[in-house]
Amino acid sequence: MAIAFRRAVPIVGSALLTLILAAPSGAAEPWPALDWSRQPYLAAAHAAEKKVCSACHGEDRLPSDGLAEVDRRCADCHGSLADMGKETDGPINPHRSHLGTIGCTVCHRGHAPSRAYCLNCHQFAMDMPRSRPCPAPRQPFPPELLVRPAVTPQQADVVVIGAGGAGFTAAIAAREAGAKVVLLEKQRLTGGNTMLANGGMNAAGTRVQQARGIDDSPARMEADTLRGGHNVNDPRLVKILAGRSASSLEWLTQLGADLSDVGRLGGSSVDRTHRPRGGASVGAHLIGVLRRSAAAAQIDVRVNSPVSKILHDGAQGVGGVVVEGRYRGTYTIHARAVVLATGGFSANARRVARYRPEFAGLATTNQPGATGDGIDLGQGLDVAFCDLAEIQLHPTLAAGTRIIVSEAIRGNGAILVNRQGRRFVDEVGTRDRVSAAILAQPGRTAFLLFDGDLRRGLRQAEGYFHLGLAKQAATPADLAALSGLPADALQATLAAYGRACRAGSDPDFGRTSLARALGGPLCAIEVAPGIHYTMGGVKIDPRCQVLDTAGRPIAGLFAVGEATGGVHGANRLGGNSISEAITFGRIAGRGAARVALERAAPRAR
Ligand code: MEZ
Repeated sequence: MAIAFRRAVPIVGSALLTLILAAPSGAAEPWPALDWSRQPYLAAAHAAEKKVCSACHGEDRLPSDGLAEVDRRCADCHGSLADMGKETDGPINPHRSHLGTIGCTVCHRGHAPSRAYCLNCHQFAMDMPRSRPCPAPRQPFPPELLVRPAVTPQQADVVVIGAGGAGFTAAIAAREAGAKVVLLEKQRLTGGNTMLANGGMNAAGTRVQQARGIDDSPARMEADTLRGGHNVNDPRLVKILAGRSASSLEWLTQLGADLSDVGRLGGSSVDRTHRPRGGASVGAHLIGVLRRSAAAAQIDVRVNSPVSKILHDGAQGVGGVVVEGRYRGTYTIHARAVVLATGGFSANARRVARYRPEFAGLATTNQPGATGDGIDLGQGLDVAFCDLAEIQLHPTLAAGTRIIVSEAIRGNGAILVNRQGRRFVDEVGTRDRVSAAILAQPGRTAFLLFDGDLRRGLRQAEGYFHLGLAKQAATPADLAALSGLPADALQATLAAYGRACRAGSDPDFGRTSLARALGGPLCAIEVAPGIHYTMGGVKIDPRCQVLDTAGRPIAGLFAVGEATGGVHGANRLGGNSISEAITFGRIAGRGAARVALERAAPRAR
């Protein structure tokens, strides 16, 4: 069935959009002459059902980089993600697993082929169960509809670039301090790497720890962080990270986060990594909380909005940003303070190889937007950088994939064995040591072993079974057969590890957290190191002000999170990045709001 559309003419502004989005009428000149029912786009499927453009886009609306309006209209007809989750139940259920955290248009495209589920963001280097790429388009979407209207310059007090955990926190803190805030995200969805974080958030001296009798203090967290970072860290930043960690956790709890479970990750001397009850993944939960808080605070959050330039006038300091909206086109937002929360560059293979050629070809755990935009944006502004060659490998990605197997599993008691079935390292040592040890084993991989009790006690472990990455067997001999490991050596390793746990001492490898011997049904995941975190970045002072190459703060420019360097030194401890994002996000947001509200309005550019 061919549907007649009114032809769009190349005029600028909302009039064009009115034409584009208007319902087709009995126009004399039908446009375009496609058989819409044969197009693999959502627009086509809807047109085949006699739905008109305004069903999705509304009347008289500018195309939005936010796309929230379109998502709302999906829900009007199809129900919420929760409803869809019930209807599309099955072993892999993206509607359920992303419940409430991403919009329909992240996966489903109106005018281009949709990409299968998770591959939009996660880019797993494996066949996803039941993933079905859409067929290639038979005919491209008419280019006239991609004409972008001019957008007039806008004004805000604070612009935050990057909507991961650090950016959201900075935006909320700036809003709490009374600023008008725009939060810009270049990807189709917010969340950044925080969204993918599993293990938890480090905080010392919390009420959760006290209730469990865990003896911890900021001084102890500071010492662990400096030792883990080989003392390359900026000690002033580490003091702030540790000293404010408990109040950052309280702040999140007040926003509605559940961080009531606590465990230990590599390099920490006590249990201080907080996560949701039952050991669920921390990141998606926190991003859900931060998104809801940003919405409640009426922060203007825009996805599909990369920033190409930070406006700067030597005398006046920062004056705003230039945005390249995916649908809206190029426009300026004038602002008196800008916060860089653009993340690291682990997903930029070329940049990683420039600093660490030996990491070329390794997979990354990061979302594809982690390309180092802070470095690109800072370069034009005489920004100082530090520690750019300090790049962290995470020891345990599921071998052959980009999926991180959380350190929380080792923290809760898992061990690592090589292909000969033997342990070779303190599994809860720092990441640099564990990664190097795995890469020195035959085949450059290892097997992570844990038992049924650990699986039950750590909800996030279920995900690895769900994705077909973990195997479980009733006995060590069965697991050895399933994993291709020598059964005798594996049995001997498990027996020796059991003795070490009972004695509370691991003479071979010096592991200090020996909570549990492994018994009952046994599970295994083959793992290999991958690029996980870039410790270096923009140089900041303790107020999160960005420094120039002469060591002076650049007026109005702040940075936070993985975009910065100095907090983690040469090696980050697991659980410290969420902690950093929240603690320094609050400092940067408050500082940016104060500066913006104090500074005179920038002159028009
Ligand atoms: O902080 C991290 O990177 C972390 C805890 C990762 C993980 O293994 O879960």
